[in-house]
This record gives sequence, C-alpha cells and structure tokens, in this order.
Amino acid sequence: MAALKEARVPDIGDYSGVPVIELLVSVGDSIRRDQGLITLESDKATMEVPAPFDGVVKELKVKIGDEVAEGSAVAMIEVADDDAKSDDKAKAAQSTGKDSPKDTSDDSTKKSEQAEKAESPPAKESAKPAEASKQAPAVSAGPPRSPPVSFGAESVAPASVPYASPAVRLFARELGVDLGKVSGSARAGRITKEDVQQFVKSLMQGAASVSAAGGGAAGLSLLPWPKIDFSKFGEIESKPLSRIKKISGANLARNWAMIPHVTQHDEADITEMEAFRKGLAAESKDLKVTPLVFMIKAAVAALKKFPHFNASLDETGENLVLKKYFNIGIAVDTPDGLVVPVIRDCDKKGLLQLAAELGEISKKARDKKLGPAEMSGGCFSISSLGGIGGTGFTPIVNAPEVAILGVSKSSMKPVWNGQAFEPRLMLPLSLSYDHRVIDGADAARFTSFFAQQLTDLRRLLL
Ligand code: CAO
Repeated sequence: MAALKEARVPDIGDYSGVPVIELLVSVGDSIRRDQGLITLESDKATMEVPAPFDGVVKELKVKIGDEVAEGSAVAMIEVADDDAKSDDKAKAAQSTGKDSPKDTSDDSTKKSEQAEKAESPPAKESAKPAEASKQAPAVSAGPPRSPPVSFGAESVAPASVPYASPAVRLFARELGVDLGKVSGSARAGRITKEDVQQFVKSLMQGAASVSAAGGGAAGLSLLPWPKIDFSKFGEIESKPLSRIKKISGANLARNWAMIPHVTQHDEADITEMEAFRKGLAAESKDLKVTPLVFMIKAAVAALKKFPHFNASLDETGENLVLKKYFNIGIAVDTPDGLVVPVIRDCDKKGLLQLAAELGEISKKARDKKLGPAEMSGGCFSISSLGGIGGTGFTPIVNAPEVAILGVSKSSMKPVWNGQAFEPRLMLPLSLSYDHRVIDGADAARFTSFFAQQLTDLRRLLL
C-alpha cells in the first residue's frame, strides 16, 4: 500500500520568508531520501531542502519565487507503506530540525544515527536516485546537530549571497550587472529592481555606488577588463568558475578595493610550542592537534588585549562596534574554493576541544555540509597555509572584520641569542588590517604580542 506524505522545510535557523530559487524535482519523479527537492536562498547562502523519504513526487506545493519558512509544505510524496512507517521518525527529526521527539527507544546511539540520517546531504540535481544514496558522505563523529538542511559548499561564501527575487536576478543578468556589487535597499538588504537601475545609473555617471563600511560611494573609475581572444595565441579551454569562486571573488574584490590594507609581517619562535604540541598530538591519537589551535588561543589573547581588533565598522563607517565575544573564522581550502567557517566562543574552549571542532568544520567544509550559521558571527579570521608552504603572503581582510592573520610554514632558522646562533623553529605571520581602524604601530604591537603568546605558552594561561 502506498501513502501520501508531506515534505516540509526543516529547521533553517532564524530565517523566514526565504525565497525558493530552484525546483530540483518535478511531479512524477522518483526520488530518494536526502535528494534535494528545492533550493532556497537566504542572505547568507543557498540551501537545498532534502526529501525526508523515498517515493514519487505527486505534487509540488511551492513555485519559484515563493517565500517559505520552517514547516512550510514543499511537496506531497507517495511512499510505499513500509517506508512510510520506517521513515516517520526521520521525518519528524527533519521537519523540526531537532532530535526525533517521539522516539520511544532509549538507545541514544539510535537517536543520533537517526538525526545523522536526517542531516545527510542531498544528492546533486543531476544525480540518479541510486547514485544519490551512494554519494551521501559519512557524517562526522560528534553529537547530532541542527539544522538538518544541507548546504552546498559551492553555494556558500565568507560573506553574503546577494538577496534578490528571481525577476530582479533576471533583470540584472540581462543588464550584465553583478548583484554582488549592488546594495539592497529593501528589508533585510533585499535588492530591488530600482537598486539595480540605480547601480547602473551611478556606473554610467562614473561613480559606482558600492556600499562600504566607509559609508560613502567608492567612486572607482577603472579601465574595462581586457578583452582578448586568447585562441589567437594557442589552444585554450574555457571553464566557468565555481559558484563559490564567483561569490567569494566578488567579496574579495570589494574588500580589496574598499579597505585600505596594510600587511604587518613578523615571526614567532615556536620551538617549545612545537615540542609540547607533538607530545599532545601523540597522546591524543584520535585527534589531529595542529599548530592552528594554539594560534586560535593566541588570537583570543591578542583580541582581549587589543579590543579594537575585535571590532567592525558599522554601515555608516562612523562607529566602531566592539565585540565582547571571541569567534574565530578559519579559512578552509575546498575543491570548489575558499570558505570561512567560524569557531564560536574560542575563549571558553581548551586546545583539545578546539582541535576537535577544527577537524569537524574542515571536514564539513570539504563535504559541502556547512550551514550559513556556521559561517557567520566571526570576529577575526586566520588563514593558514602552513601545512602547504610559503614564507609570507597578504591575506585579504574578511569584511566587516578589521584584521586577518595569515600563517605560513614554520622552518628551522639560526637565531642569535646574544652569544651564538641557535637553531629555532620560526613561524612566519602576516597580519593584514584595515588601516581606517588600525594604525601600523598597533598592528606591530598586536603581532608581536601574538608571537609572544606562542613562544611562551604560559602566557596563554594569564
Ligand atoms: N608550519 C608547519 N607545519 C604546519 C603548519 C605550519 N604553520 N601548520 C600546519 N602544519 C602541519 C600540520 O601540523 C600537519 O602536519 P601533520 O600531518 O604532520 O600533523 C600538516 O601541516 C597539515 O595540516 P593541515 O593543513 O591539515 O591542518 P591545519 O590545522 O594546519 O589547517 C585548515 C586546517 C582547514 C586551515 C587547512 O587544511 C586549510 O584548508 N588551509 C588552507 C587555507 C587557505 O587556503 N588559506 C588561503 C586563503 S587566501 O587568504
């Protein structure tokens, strides 16, 4: 016997009125649990709503442009009766975004497996049902988490995805306008048709009206991008940039153009820290303890000592918003591009907990499972290329933060101790900062203080 069941929007955090931008299935499609049904687009990211059970789509309850919230009906799905019964718990977990509320079993393992199932990412639109279930990656260890909606890493970015209706998107596309550069004037920063028109008008007047934490128009008047037929010079292949590269590229370009960047370079002697870390790493076999967790702790100490580094300019550019919490963004390299998940309340966590969370968010980033909440609320970012190489680089400030620390590969160097050269393990640091907020002398003090924390770990206890 088949039964008709409703698929609803699960817990999507504090979002409501989220527009549907894509329908991923049609009436009559056979679908598998976790396959994406529709795509929503919040001001932070796009997200797919996964099917809570296997079945056949009988009715779609939404269309492109509809706005939905947690609990909104998405589709009616015909499921085989057996499946319907066994899927009840998973559906409950998915539709509330919490642990299955009516789970009669006391077995917590079962509960977490169930919640994990509800968290499995949806298959790609093009994937066949059988492939879809194969593609679901293993869920990382740890407690079940909300929300259960999966987010494609290719669809998320350090800052925001432009928030506009499909009609406005179409309008912008027709005019060749990059919505990432347009400021939205409607509620919650939504971009209207008039905003696009105004943007084009100001461009035509030679002053792009790009909003900035400096409060004013950028007035950038740049040469057009060179248009070259490269095929004249040899064989070529053209590939579209991934969605994440397009989104993060727009943000990076804005931040680079709008923020007066300076990069302060320094070195930290981490000889003792590394000896301690290696011991700790050997003791914690299941946990990868890398130098980065020590840097997170040192960053917290430095942010406490220099509060204007833990700050953002407000949208007028006239006030500095000082933050009393310590959330650190970590740049993670994924096959589709760079994402910056945030580890919250780092001041309240020890090295091992930070190591566990770092491992978890890095995996989620690479598995395309980060939610927008996990990428917001950052105070200061660390971009570590230390595992790869290099002696220094210029990271771009992740607006509206005011500073970012770039870390390169440590190396053994001869250091003069006053009497002789000593081999010391030196870690290169590159702090880029917003010069509107931070002066060079403060940046030098911040970086030097940061380095001291790593050199003498006892300071982190102070
Ligand atoms: N110097 C020397 N070795 C280092 C190091 C450093 N500064 N930092 C890390 N390492 C070592 C680690 O100890 C580890 O060695 P073992 O495997 O022997 O333990 C190895 O390098 C690999 O580390 P990792 O990169 O896997 O882990 P991490 O915690 O250092 O970094 C993460 C995690 C997610 C930040 C990293 O994997 C990543 O994605 N980095 C790229 C970030 C990026 O692209 N930034 C550029 C953005 S442009 O602004």
